[in-house]
Amino acid sequence: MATMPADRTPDSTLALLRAGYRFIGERCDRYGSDIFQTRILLAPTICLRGRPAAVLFYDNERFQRQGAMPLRVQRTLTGRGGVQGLDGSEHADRKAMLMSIMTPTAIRQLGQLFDEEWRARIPAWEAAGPVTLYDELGRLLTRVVCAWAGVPLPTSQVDRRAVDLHAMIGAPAMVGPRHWRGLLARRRAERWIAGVIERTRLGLHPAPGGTALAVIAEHRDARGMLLPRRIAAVELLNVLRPVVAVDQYIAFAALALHDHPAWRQRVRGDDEATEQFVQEVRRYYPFFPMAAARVRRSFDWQGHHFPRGRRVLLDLYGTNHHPTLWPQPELFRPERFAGRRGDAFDLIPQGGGDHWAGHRCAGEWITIDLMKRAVTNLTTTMRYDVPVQNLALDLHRMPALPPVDLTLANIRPAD
Ligand code: HEM
Ligand code: MYR
Repeated sequence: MATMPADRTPDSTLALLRAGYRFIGERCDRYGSDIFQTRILLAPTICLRGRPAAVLFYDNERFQRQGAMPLRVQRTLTGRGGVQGLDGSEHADRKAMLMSIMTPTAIRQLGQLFDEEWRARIPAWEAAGPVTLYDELGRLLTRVVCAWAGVPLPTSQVDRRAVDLHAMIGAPAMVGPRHWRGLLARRRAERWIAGVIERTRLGLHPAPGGTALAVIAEHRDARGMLLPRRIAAVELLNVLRPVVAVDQYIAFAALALHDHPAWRQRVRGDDEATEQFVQEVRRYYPFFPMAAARVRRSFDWQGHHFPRGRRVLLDLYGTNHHPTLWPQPELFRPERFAGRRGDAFDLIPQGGGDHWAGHRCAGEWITIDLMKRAVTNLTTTMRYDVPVQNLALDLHRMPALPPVDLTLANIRPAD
């Protein structure tokens, strides 16, 4: 049996929270190995990166999700009892429910609402002076996703719901006030959405067929049972929250347009170039750092032993920056996607493998569609200036800065 390189420190949780996106990659580089062992939350943990590791990690026979996600992530970002922590037939049933919402027609409807709202906001941004893109898009996407999902949202509530959805995304890897805000935000959001589910089931609030609200409120599991109200709320929030999270990727796209002005011209009216640009934004910028699973039953892989129950982390960011998969990974080069024949395990910012059979992100197509529309809006629908500001990426923070602070000024409609 090969010896797995191992961190010598008794626990690396703080080092992980401090190092952020480069935690696994730095150690892999240091050990000359895409696998090593460390201790996170006081428990031995195997860290992996790279395409072969992704193929392994998405093998349901070898890994399970039950008990894999740290409690601090569940209490803020994902909630408890949702699809992320399920395995086997329970996962298949819940995932099929979520994937049934993601039809091409529904994705287009969401995108059209997004475009309409974006265009409608331009005069207000023009009047407002400098705006923080992340905050503006957070509110805009909150309104859009609720309308699309069938969730009633009075105008007076938009701001605080957007703040709570952002707080849940910002909290899992933080300590102190940012984490506490995420805990409170999740409690408030679950209460809000559980109420919406209840009223829908009682017929007090009609949910149009096919909307996320209707699908989740009416879903019956294999035994013919409705989902408990709280679980239904967790799943509906699994649609609302991450659609709002796309604002972070859009802010990254705006940053990339600023740093690579030649691409502003290239993407205009060119769907293929826009797609390449968006894929490179998803590859290059840090967002979801790693996925977590537990060994279902012991096995050996590449001469290394994986004991039953061991927590395993797959470095999503590090795989997207792996030098054997991506020549010059630290360069932003959308043209690398021209004619590229990728597969389900190389570009994995939203997880790898199959959307239905595994835990790959249910909203990947929505994310790509909204990002493409945003790039078109940023390059053809409006004009703006980027005032001098600190735009350096901070990979130590998860999620990373500065997209949350990126400010646009002098916004005006394109001529
Ligand atoms: C799962 C990333 C947007 C819904 C995931 C996973 C990642 C991810 C890394 C976990 C993969 C794994 O555990 O192996 C992202 C990023 C997004 C995004 C970076 C950009 C904003 C969305 C959107 C939706 C969505 C727009 C819904 C409309 C989900 C759901 C799961 C998931 C339901 C759980 C899937 C499962 O456990 O089977 N996402 N996501 N995500 N995502 Fe996303
Ligand atoms: C979503 O809302 O589900 C999509 C975007 C969330 C990004 C969160 C980034 C920081 C997460 C750290 C979690 C570590 C998981 C092991």
